Amino acid sequence: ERLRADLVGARARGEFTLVWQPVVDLEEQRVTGVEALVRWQHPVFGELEPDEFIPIAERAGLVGDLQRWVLAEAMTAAAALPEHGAPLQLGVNVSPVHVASGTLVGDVAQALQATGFPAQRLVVELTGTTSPAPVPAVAADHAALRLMGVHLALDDFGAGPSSLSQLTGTPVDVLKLDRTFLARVDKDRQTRALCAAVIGLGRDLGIDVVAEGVETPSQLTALRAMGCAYAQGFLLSRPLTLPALVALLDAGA
Ligand code: G
Ligand code: G
Ligand code: NA
Repeated sequence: ERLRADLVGARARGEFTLVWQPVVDLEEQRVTGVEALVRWQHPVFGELEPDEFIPIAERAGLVGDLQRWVLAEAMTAAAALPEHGAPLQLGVNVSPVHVASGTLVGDVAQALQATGFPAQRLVVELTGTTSPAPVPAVAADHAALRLMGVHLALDDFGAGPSSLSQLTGTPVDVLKLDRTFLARVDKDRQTRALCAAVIGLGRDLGIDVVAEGVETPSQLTALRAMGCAYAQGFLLSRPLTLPALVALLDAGA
C-alpha cells in the first residue's frame, strides 16, 4: 500500500515533525509539562495524524525506528526550551507494539544518553487501549524505566481495555484520564462520579492525575471542584509548533 511504502524513507527524508501540547497545573495556573505529538508531512497528502500512520508503521515493523526519532527529537527540543520556574516535564507516547518488541528500554536509555536530557523529566506515556494484557517482560521493562528515573504514565486511562489491575503491577507516576470522560464531566452525575473516583484514587496512591481533552470552561470548573491537579486540552492550548510553544512559555504561561 502507498503509505506503507512511503513510510520506509520518511524519517531519512525529514518528513516527521513534532507538535507540542502544554500540560497545565490547575492550582498554580501555569504550564508544567508538554506532550510531544508526532506528525508526518507527506509530500502528496500533506500533514497526517498519528492515527493515520502509526498503525501502518506498527504492522510494517517500522514503529521502533519512528519512535527512536521521536524520543531523540523531543528530548533535544525540550532540553532547549526556555525555563521560567521549574523545568518542564516531557511526555512522549510509546506504542504498545514498540513495548512488546523489547527495545523500548534500550531506546530510551540511548536517547537520554545521546541528548543529555534528565531522565527525571521524561514521562513515557503508555496507551492501555490497544495493549494486550501486560506480560511479565513488559512489566520488567516498566520497572527498568522507573529504575532509570523515568516517569511512567498510563494514557487514555479508563477507556477501552485499560483496567484498575494496571495499578497493581509496576507503579506508575501519572494517570491520564481519557478525554471521553471529560466530554460529559459537566453533564451527568455518573461521569462526574467516575472522574472524582479516579482523581481520589490518584490522591490516595500518590499518582498525579492529568485530565485530557478539556474543551470548555464548564469542564474546567468541574475538574477544579474535584481537586484535579493537571489538565490538557484545546481550551488550555491546542498542540503547538515549537516556536509557538516557546512564545507561550516566554509570555509567562
Ligand atoms: O494529536 P493526535 O492526533 O496527535 O494523536 C493521536 C494519537 O496518536 C494519540 O493517542 C497519541 O497517543 C498518538 N501519538 C502521538 N504521537 C505519538 C508518538 O510519537 N508515538 C506514538 N506511538 N504514538 C503517538
Ligand atoms: O492522549 P493521546 O496521546 O491519546 O492524546 C493526544 C490526542 O488528543 C491528539 O490527537 C491531540 O490533538 C488530541 N487532543 C488534545 N486536546 C484535545 C481536546 O481538547 N479535545 C480533543 N477532541 N482532542 C484533543
Ligand atoms: Na498521550
